Amino acid sequence: MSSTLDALNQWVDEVARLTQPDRIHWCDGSDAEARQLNDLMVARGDLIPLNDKTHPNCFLHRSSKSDVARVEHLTFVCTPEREDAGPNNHWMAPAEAHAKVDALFAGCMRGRTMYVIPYCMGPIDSPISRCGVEITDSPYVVANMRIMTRMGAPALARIEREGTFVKGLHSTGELDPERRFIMHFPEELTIKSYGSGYGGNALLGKKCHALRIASYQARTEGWLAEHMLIVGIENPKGETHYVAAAFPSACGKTNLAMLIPPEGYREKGWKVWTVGDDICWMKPGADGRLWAINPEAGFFGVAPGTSQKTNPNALAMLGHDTIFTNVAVTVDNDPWWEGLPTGTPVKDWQGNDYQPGNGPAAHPNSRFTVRASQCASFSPHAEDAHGVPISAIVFGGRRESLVPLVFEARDWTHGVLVGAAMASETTAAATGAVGVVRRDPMAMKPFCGYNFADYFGHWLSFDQPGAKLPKVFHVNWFRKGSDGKFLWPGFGDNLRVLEWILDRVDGKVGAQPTAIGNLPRAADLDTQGLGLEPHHVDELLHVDRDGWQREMDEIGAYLDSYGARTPEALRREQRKIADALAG
Ligand code: TSX
Ligand code: MN
Repeated sequence: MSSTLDALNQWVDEVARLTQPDRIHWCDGSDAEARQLNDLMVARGDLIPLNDKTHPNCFLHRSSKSDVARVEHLTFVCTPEREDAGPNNHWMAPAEAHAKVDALFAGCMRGRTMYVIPYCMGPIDSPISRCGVEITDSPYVVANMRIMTRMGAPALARIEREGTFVKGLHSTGELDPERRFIMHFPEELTIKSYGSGYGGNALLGKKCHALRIASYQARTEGWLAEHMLIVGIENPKGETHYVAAAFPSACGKTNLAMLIPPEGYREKGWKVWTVGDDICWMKPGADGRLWAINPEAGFFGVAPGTSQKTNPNALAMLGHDTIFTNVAVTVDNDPWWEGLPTGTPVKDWQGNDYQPGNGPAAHPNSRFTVRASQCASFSPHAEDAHGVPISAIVFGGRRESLVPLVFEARDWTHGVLVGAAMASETTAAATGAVGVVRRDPMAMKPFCGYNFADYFGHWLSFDQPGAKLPKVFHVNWFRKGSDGKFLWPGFGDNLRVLEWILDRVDGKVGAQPTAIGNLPRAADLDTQGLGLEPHHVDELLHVDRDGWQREMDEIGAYLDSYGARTPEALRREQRKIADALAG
């Protein structure tokens, strides 16, 4: 007799009474179940089989055309006190939010099947992992959750053992943007999502659980749930260091997670291992280091821009067993998106005959869903129960000017300020103005499940006696010269910057102390064979005093925007740097 399974059954009954499904299906995660669901979706037109010769077991899903991305304005964190959600979240009182969304759920599954998906975020045997159950009426969600999480019987067994799970209730509803809400109840470990079938709105294990709810849990339990990739860098001696890195959107996070070393580095024996491309859960180990897991089992990546040039590992893994969402197709029924050098789209993402005047063929936020194990660089340690030890934390942003290629934070507190001050220029991929600098602390702006001021405080709290914290860095691959061209080649050559970072961790290379942190001197960075002009390297590694004074003023004002809850240590750090720049 298990009280956890009783509680689960009771919740499933409750939801069934509210939503009135025709059938209830408990997902076991088996291959037979997956085949049966695929057949059903193909019969219903929810999935379109792609070219079986070039893309065996690959399918295309076309979403409703007004349901193509996350919806921040409809995403709420429902804590009892508004202040606990903070100015970084939309807030609604829990009772009001439940009433509002339950009214939408009432009877919404009539004529539909209700799927119960037990899932585990993280390796099934890892103490850092956490389980959840998503109830949904979308077989497409089931198919994606099967790729993105450890789904089915083993997860259910762990839930029974552990006695706790995150409850996620989802319905596609009418896919009406006017009847759509993504509600989080962190104190109840509950998510309710109505009216969207897309990505982060619907695959509740990802952004809703592994970031918003988990960040809240992590604060009370002393760990970190972060919007970070995890990558292992193996040097020619066979030593592997793990780096966790946070970037705002449109900075090439997935590309960095799957980086292929430049030829000269490959010849010397450098290797790069992908642990994760989006989310990182980190916890201090008995040795004082931070140990990290990727809570996900797959990649839900942006398709446009993925090519042999930008990310050969990703392109290669998309040749089989992949779900594509909102991409275009060629005359041969191959998937196609902007950024591929060959192929011609004949049908756009909505299934209409492709006409260049109608905009891009693939939706700019079109996606692939694929098992992580299909990636050639997938780390043999990605499934280690104890996780991987993190040597460096890297924050980044897209900044045409001012921000150097790389700098190192002096200490943990400075590093937390660097993360809290993260900012990036908007690109055409997002809606709104292009080229505007937006603050996005730790790349968590849309994903932190509580007040950012408290979150900064939580980060600072890891600086304890005995802690062996990673060094913190900031990178910017996107500096432009006066000619408007990118100064840094980026992509695989970013390994040169990672090499400096890891040599700093090992105390093997020098740095120039400056007011904003420690920078490589030109000779510290391996730029051999790049053909960079020396004055371009100098520009990439220059600290512009006037510009940084203005930046630090803005950062000060930004910290002030979180009011009295902002940790004093961060304000002190900001003033210290501002004073150093002035002095
Ligand atoms: O992903 C990128 N990375 C990280 C790679 C590991 N991108 C693509 C960003 C869009 C999502 C980059 N774009 C990077 C980068 O490091 N750098 C740039 C800018 C850039 C673009 C083109 C060239 C150089 C720099 N060069 C040529 O096109 C020849
Ligand atoms: Mn993300």
